[in-house]
Amino acid sequence: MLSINRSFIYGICFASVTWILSLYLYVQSNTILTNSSLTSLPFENIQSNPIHISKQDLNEIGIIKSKEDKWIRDEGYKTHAFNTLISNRLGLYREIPDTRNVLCENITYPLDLPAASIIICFYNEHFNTLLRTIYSIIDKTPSNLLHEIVLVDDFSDLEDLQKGLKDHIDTHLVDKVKLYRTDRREGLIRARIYGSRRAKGEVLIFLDSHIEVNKGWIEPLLNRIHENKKNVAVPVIDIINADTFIYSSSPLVRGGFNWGLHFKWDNVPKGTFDTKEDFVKPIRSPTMAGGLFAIDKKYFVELGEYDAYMNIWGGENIEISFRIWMCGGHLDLIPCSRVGHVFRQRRPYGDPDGQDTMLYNSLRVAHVWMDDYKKFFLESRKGAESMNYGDISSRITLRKELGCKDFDWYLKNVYPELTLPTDNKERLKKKWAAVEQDKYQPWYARKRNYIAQYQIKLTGTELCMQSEKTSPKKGGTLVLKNCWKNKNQIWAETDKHEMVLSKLLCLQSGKNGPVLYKCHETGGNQEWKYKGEEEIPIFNLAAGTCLGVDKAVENSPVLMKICDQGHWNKWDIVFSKGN
Ligand code: LR7
Ligand code: MN
Repeated sequence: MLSINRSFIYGICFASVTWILSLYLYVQSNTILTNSSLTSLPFENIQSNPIHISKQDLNEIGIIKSKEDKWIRDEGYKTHAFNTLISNRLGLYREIPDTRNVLCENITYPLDLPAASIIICFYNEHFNTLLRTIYSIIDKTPSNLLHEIVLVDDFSDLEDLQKGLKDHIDTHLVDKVKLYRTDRREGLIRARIYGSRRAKGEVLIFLDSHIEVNKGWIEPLLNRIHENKKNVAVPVIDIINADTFIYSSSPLVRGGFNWGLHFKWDNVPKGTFDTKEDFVKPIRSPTMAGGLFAIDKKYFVELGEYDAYMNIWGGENIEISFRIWMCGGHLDLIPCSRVGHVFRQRRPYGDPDGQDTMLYNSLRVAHVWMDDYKKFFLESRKGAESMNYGDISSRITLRKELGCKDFDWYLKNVYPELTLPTDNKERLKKKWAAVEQDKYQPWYARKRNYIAQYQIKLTGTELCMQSEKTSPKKGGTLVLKNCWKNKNQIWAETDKHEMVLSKLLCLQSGKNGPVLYKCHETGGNQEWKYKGEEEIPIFNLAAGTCLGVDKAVENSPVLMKICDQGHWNKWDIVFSKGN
């Protein structure tokens, strides 16, 4: 349960930002709906043209069958940085696996839990993905606990989104969903403040606009706040793969940060999971990732909402985390509450004025909250010391009025595991010994499970796929060679449908063709599917395309091809006996 590539999540939370805005896709006409979901839909009549697909077909949901499919997918990546072809085909509602610990099912909650306003701000979100966010909430939240969903359109400029969304809400969702639009691009921090001030529920729950909530997600969050108004509760953020939309479970890790003030995931301290029950109890967290949390509305206001002078994106999550802890609140991860989030490799937008808003916002955090420790942040960034960070006087006043504790207290009491850049090696060792948590299985320690071993032969030929170089390296390409029992032609398939060459490197779909790469264990571009043994296409889940060649001759490069077209994209799997 605990095996996941954490550095991957870390990486994708803070991948560098390049951004392109391009035209919005017309998407609604070919939405696909799963059979099973039809029975439980509260909104059956809105699918204009549902195509029914079975569970097995879900594996093939990303297949590119035409130029139009490819166009939708490519434009979607440019505008949204995720696979919109798959998101469209999934439709407005789908089943997802219940990723909770089994013990969660037996927990009962008081009948008088407060109701929540759910606040979702968005800027140029993909229409279908946003609607699925909303429908998953409506489907999985008891209606007495859902006061309303407050949508704040942060001045999106995709026109179809604006009109399409308004029409859709007016026709189908008018009871539960309120749609607002800001008068200019505010950024997610001010957009959330804007939404929260219009919300009427007793509790506020902030969510990103590309999420799906899971079974029983809201009760444990509300209960935590019901126990104490100063508790702030964060769900476990499950992973929706941006390339495949496969939903998978995340391990129980808590929020931390580094001296660059970047959020990171940390193992929980030793001793947190001593008994079975500990896996379902709230876990103290020094920080939150930012996108998903529940807080009492009055408390949010008392605590000073957000810093309204922060721009667009970044840093507000660290700021509110410090503020919660230092000013008398409590922040916990709630293992029984699960919400999936689309983790993408890059942010598809930036600041309209080109500001590095993460840096600007973080400077504000450092100068208001970190006392003398701010020097470590300032030293971590060249030129940060002399950079402008606006007027912080109102936030300093807030800190005084709330009578908050100092940053030294926070570090010693909430996040003692954080090492200082000045810590010497001996101290570090001791610290790590105390922090390391044996029960956590790091992702890289996972033993690979091989389920088969074979050569991959082009149908109708004696040519097999092999690495171009005799000693394959990262980034190495693949070519056809006469079939012979050479280690560079032997593929070992894992239980995660990776194809591993010489039990070393994984076959990964690339822009131009498949390449060999370090196995990253998170599926997607390293996840391959085929049905049967002979004359079959071999399909990559993330790419939506299949292995193929232009010419059936030796040394012909292996490429990624549209699955239905051309002659040379059928293969025979030739199994080796024994492993
Ligand atoms: O100008 C903007 N206006 C907006 O309304 C920019 C963004 N937004 C919306 C956007 O459409 C989305 O719904 O704000 C939401 C968050 O933006 P993302 O999804 O681009 O951010 P992210 O998921 O990359 O970033 C994480 O860190 C941010 C720091 O400012 C926010 O706190 C995000 O909410 C947060 N997301 C999560 O915590 C989900 C888990 C990711 C991790 C780790
Ligand atoms: Mn997000």
